[in-house]
Amino acid sequence: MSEKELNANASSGNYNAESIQVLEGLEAVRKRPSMYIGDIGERGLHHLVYEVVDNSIDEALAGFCSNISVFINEDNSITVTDDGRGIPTGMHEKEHRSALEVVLTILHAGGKFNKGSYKVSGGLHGVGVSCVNALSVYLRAEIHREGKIFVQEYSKGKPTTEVTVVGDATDTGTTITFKPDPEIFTLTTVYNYDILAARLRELAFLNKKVRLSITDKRYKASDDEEDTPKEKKQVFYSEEGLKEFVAYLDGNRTHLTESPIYLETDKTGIPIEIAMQYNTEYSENVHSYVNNINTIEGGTHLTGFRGGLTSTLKNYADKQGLLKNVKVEISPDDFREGLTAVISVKVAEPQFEGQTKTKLGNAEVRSAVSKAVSEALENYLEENPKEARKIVDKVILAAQARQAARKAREMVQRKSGMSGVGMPDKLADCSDRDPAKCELFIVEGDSAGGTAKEGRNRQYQAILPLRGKILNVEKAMEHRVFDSDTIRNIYTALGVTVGTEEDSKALNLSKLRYHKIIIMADADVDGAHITTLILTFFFRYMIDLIKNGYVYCATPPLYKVEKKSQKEPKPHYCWSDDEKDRIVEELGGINNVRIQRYKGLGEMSQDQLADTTMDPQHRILRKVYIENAAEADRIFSMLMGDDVPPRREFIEQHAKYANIDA
Ligand code: 0RA
Repeated sequence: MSEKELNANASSGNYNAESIQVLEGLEAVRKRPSMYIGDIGERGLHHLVYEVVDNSIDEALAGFCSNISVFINEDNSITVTDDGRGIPTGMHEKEHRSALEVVLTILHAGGKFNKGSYKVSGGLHGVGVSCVNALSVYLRAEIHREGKIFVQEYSKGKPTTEVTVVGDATDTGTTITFKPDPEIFTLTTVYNYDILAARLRELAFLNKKVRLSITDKRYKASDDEEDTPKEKKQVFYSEEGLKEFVAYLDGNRTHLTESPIYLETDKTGIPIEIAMQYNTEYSENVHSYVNNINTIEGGTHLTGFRGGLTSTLKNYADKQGLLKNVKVEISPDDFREGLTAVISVKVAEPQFEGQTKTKLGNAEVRSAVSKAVSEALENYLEENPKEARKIVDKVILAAQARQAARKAREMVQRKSGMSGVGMPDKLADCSDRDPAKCELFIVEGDSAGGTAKEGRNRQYQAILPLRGKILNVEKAMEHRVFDSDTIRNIYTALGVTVGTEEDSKALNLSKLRYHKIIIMADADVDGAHITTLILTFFFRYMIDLIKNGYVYCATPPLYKVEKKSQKEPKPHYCWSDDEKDRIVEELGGINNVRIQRYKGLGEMSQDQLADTTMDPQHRILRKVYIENAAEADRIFSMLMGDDVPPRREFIEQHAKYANIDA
């Protein structure tokens, strides 16, 4: 979920009228890569894979492909192979080149071939495989088609060979291998298996009956451990699509009803698939997709869904007389408490709006989705009166709890939003008042908080120490969240006001007092736990902070290494075991150095903490972003839920800290 700060800077290109030149073809892509793939950090790197896979998905949606395999090769190149018809290799009349070369070297050329079938899939930017070609030092296309194997190779978008027949084929399909150009991806060219696997799993749920697999060829089975798997590979396949997606997302939650409510229709000419399921918890987890793209900013399909859900449930409850003795007013939010749902629509000409171009604008989609939901839900409620009753009871409970929450929230509201006035006692504020320049460090514990206060730059760095652990919001009802002193202090310090009648979690970001909110915790299991608790709170209650890129994690060093012989040795700080080993070697080996292992922030002096972790010159900040919202939802519910075994398994697989404490 994080990337280096550098990444953010690299990706926030400023474009104005003067700087736009007419660039030809793929040169434009190499000159301004972030304009085409979003950024040139870890995200952009993975985006290349999605672009290629999306082409294969299109072929699958057209009905010609059922298997797509992704390989991370040993050298961090990627191979994507499918069993579709194969990209045509014949002469392209207008371009006087093979169609294959046209698809791989001309921007946006991919879709033009698919006459009649609209392009339903598409990466976030829908730029196509030519973009991947432009940003790769090497790309090889192998096409099996018409009984032959055709191959063409490229470098930085330019063909280095003709289309060559290298053998006979008995099957059909397309295989693309590419190696991202390190001159473009200066931050990292190393692929993360988990990120790719999560996206392929998501695609499998969104496109049922298509088999997607991922294999990590970098993985070497260890000889000395018997139970290590031979290869690192996962296959994702969903027979029932979104129904299984919702079950997967709610794997660690307790269902309220027997099975998900499910609908699939294209009555209105807009293919719509929806699955939803209520659980016993309090958060709303509705994920929406357009053409396989996660629309994190929502849009007309989401408003249609909400409208249909609210009116249908309300009508049903009224008709059954279930609301007769209910004193509180029921708000639209109440209908979605403890609801997990996935909405997937396919739109021929989607209009994307919003800050990150992930908000659907097409007006016609709203009524189509609303109608589809109403119809399916009405049927479900009529046929399952017992379940219907449980849902309505849950909604009423939510409304009653919300009334209690509103009072608590109004307390927060009154206290926050007035800069300088009524700030928490604990807050050591900075003097600058320009939010763009200001940073808030949220620090675990009073002692580390003290060190941070001494070491900070008072001009623009503020410190908020948290006493004890922050509430686990995953398990708490809303009014308890707003009742918590620690959480109120965070709202007050940040200056944001919460909640409108329509959306209880909407934030007024114009009042935000700091544009960097930095979680600073110990580099151990406890610290990781505290970071997770705070991130859970941000994820569930202040998601806009994350979406806008305001949230960071500080990374304190793990070791200090000093040469023994020197009087005033220069300290070398290390952030990993590898780095420590290298420095030890450089300083003359283990017998010539003193190594201090930092167990917590409290062990550092104010100068050490400032130099290594707070000073923008030297610190490593990891920006928190949501790579995959559905997966983030599932992982938070697992990490913070009641069920221990899946949590333990996850932590054993992922925790970098676990062995450090041993
Ligand atoms: C254009 C036309 C046809 C197939 C494709 C493109 C195609 C592209 C990709 C990219 C990855 N895998 C792909 N598979 C197919 C079909 C032309 C025809 O056979 O009629």
